[in-house]
Amino acid sequence: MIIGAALKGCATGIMTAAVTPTAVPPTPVTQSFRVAVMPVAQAFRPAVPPPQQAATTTADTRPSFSEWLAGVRKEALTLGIRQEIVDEALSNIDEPMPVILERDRAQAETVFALETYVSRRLTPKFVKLAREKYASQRTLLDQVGEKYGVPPRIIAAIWGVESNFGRFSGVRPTITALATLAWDPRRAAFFRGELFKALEILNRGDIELARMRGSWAGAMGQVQFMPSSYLLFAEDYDGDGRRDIWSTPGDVFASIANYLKGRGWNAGGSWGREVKIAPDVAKKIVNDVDRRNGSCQATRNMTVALPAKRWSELGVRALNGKSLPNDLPDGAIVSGTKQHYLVFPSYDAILDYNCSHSYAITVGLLADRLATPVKPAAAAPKKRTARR
Ligand SMILES: [Ca+2]
Repeated sequence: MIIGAALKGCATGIMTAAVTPTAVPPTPVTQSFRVAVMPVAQAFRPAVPPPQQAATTTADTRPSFSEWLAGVRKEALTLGIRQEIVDEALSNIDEPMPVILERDRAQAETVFALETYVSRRLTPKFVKLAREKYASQRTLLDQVGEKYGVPPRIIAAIWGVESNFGRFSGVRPTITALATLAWDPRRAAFFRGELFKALEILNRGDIELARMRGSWAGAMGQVQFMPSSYLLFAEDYDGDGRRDIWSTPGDVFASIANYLKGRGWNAGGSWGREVKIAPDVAKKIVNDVDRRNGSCQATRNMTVALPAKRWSELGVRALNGKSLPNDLPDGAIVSGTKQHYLVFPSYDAILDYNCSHSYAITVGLLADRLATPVKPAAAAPKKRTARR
């Protein structure tokens, strides 16, 4: 399945929405926009788009893996990780895992427009599955949504996009994956930090080593949290004393909701909506409206937020061609090649989960589909072949 995505320079010229797949700390992206093509569980890593880091050592000068690992063990003990946890987690790693390094090197090649990405993700089959899963977990999702002030359908959409509703949450042993990436010079400092945080999770007894699995880049469980996000946001919703993002639905949903809440989701808010922008209006927006600043590329590929009244003056219309309601919250414009979205403050929480407009718009649109009742079979549109 295709999931990382990037936007090319768009035809309207409003802006590009380059997306760096966050599962993997991105290699420098300059003028071209790339996309990673990888399985779901391996693509998105919420919350931790690490800054670019220069390699601090080279392959020629760095210590052997076993010497390096001895240093990690020592440091883990000084950080308060219990001896038996350190022994269990680090004793059986003899060498870096080649497949992890291969995946790390192979990321990011294909480029998709926002629209292409969305249509590839939101296939009729996927949306049907999403509706089934949403219905089957509705009671629990509603309870969690109520507690955290996040719409249940947004929680379900992230669950679906991150792990295909728990079907693919990654099979790689997290400690081994992180040790491999921490030893490799490319993003060593970032992954070393995540490795210690993963050991801390084991130290707390939330999960056994054998079950601590996830993507090749260290994103764990059905929510695809990096260990640092886990420590900040994972929740023990069912109250059994463990924050189980691998197999306890309540913990999974509450952890997603707690993340969004922690990152500024406005209770009662909506992510945004598609709007109509004619090409000349798009050009005017490019010339007259500032882009946002931000630490990730996606936040720089959107406008600043403006009141709906201002967007109306510039010529932005509702999708049906009518004027925008004046009571909308201030919003920013995110553009694909043809489609445009007015996104509200809560959108930032989704973007924070994974800093990619393709990701965040997909989540928003999927959530909208979940809000729409399933059509009777007779009225269902003809099945189309997914574009591949
Ligand atoms: Ca639990």
